[in-house]
Amino acid sequence: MAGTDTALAQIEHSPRGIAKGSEDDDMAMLSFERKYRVRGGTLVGGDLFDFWVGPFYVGFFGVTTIFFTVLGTALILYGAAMGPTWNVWQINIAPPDLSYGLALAPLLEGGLWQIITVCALGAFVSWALREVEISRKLGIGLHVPIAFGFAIFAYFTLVVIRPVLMGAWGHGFPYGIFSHLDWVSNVGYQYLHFHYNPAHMLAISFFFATTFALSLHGALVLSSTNPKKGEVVKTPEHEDTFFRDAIGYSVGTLGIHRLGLFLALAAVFFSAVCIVISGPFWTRGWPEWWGWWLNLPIWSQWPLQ
Ligand code: UQ2
Repeated sequence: MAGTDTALAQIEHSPRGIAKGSEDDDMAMLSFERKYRVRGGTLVGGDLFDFWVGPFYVGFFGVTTIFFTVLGTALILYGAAMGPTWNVWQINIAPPDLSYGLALAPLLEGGLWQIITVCALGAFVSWALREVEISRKLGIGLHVPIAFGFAIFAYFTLVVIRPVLMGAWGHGFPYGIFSHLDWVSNVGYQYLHFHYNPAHMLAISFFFATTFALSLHGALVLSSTNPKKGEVVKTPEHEDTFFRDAIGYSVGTLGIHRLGLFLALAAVFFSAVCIVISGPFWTRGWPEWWGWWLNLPIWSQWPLQ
């Protein structure tokens, strides 16, 4: 953290105070972003990639993000060129046949999918680490990269963890707009009625709660900041009071953001759980899983024989 502390000290104790924009700061916001353009906080590469291109921080992981993105995109285009159509809806890069198991497949028989998957993970993880470097520069928490990490984890679960647990890369989902929709539908029906999956139920409930919390929060903030003409903008006290009057409780202005992050991450987490248990830990229909409940001896003993 030494680099970050130095960077922070530069911000907090800048003799210039808040840096003024100069004439050539015609790029949006650069005039007041200048003071945040501090050295250090890098995880890899020291000062070598510690610079900006226009508004964008580069860093070692900016370079690796570009590398994996360009290579992955080129391979998708190559796969499309080798395929039967340029109809964007129908282009499909399929994983290997199940018969390949966990082996490497020939390029046009799932090998492209395998390399593209590596590129996607490389790009996603690079992006997350670039977010870490930026957070360290600013001396802020790592909430953003950690939150993004949950999304990466969900994708990793779909294309690596579950296929590995089931013994074949062919269990990954195909890269294509309609083809991945077909995959979701087919895998869902394979378990008869996916909505009976308890982790799926939890995930959906968390997604709903997330939209509920954001709609409450968005509406509440806008209501406070849009008073009648001629009146001053209202305070967080007003926001608290609204909910205390309405439901006897306010989670608070910081609390609502903690709650929002928790709800969103829980939704993503249980989404990953609901698919990773389908196959590796439960192979029958999900409605049947509820047999444990019906078989509880409290009522399963009646009518007594
Ligand atoms: C709140 C508060 C905010 C908010 C919101 C609430 C002042 C600006 C939306 C109200 C939220 C509550 C009571 C939690 C609801 C629970 C779930 C699971 C959706 O109190 O503090 O700050 O934006």
